[in-house]
Amino acid sequence: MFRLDGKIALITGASYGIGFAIAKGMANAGATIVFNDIKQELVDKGLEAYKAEGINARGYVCDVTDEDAVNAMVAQIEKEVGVIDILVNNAGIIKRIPMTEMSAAEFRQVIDVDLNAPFIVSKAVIPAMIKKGHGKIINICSMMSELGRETVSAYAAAKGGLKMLTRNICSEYGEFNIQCNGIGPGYIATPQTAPLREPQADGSKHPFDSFICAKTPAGRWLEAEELTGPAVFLASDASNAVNGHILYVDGGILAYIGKQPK
Ligand code: NAP
Ligand code: GCO
Repeated sequence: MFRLDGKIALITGASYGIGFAIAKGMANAGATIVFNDIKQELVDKGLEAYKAEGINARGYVCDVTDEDAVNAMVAQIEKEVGVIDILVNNAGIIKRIPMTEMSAAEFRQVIDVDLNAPFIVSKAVIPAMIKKGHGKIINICSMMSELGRETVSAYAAAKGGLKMLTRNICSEYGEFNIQCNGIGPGYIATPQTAPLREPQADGSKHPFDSFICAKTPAGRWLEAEELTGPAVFLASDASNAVNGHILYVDGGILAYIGKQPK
């Protein structure tokens, strides 16, 4: 029941990072992988990376915030590959700016990619899932779906909204055998968090690096590959009775007050 053979999975923003790791895991479980990224050179880089893993993925250039482009991409995928069985809304950005210094345009840009786009892409794939009689949607949420912190107001608002969008898709389309769940990763070592891990000029650890290690029971950053098991579970028949759930893959951050400083 954990296999994905015969299933077509679209993972957005999956040339690298968490999306790439999830796509690799789903491919190893038997899924056919299609992905998109915003630039041709990124799609080409992603195709090379998938090929190096022995995965015959298909890549499409598409800005997930552009509804017409998303609808055209989904139609092209359905024509060239087949109906999408599994959607992972992974593409996302973050802007770390103190709220009072953030422009409304910057706030809107984060909301557009991290919340509006999952709405747009989900809306594009649901009708064919209904016709097919099943579907799986996995929204990549965040610790910021539950917690705030300085400088990430737009991102937290988007990821909190994505949690509720997840629950609403569950509520509205569960009767059509569509399960919509979220994965809430903890702190993962990817390009998105690289600025938070850069060593200081004197070679010491970035303060945020030390902070996150103290807030994670295992005392370390997590790896993108540690999300693949939960993602395959939520994409498979093993989770057909799981709906509207946010599965936090955070190493226990949300359960932990934090390690006492020595
Ligand atoms: P990442 O390394 O920045 O990768 C994000 C991917 O999304 C990139 O390929 C990016 O392409 C693509 N993308 C951005 N805007 C797009 C758009 N408008 N249309 C299409 N593709 C777009 O991020 P990540 O760390 O892998 O994170 C992936 C997801 O996990 C995000 O939703 C993030 O919020 C979430 N997340 C990350 C962490 C973490 O600790 N890393 C934890 C929790 C949740 P470009 O390179 O062209 O921008
Ligand atoms: C930040 C980080 C986090 C992670 C992730 C945690 O600046 O706090 O980027 O937001 O990306 O969302 O779950």
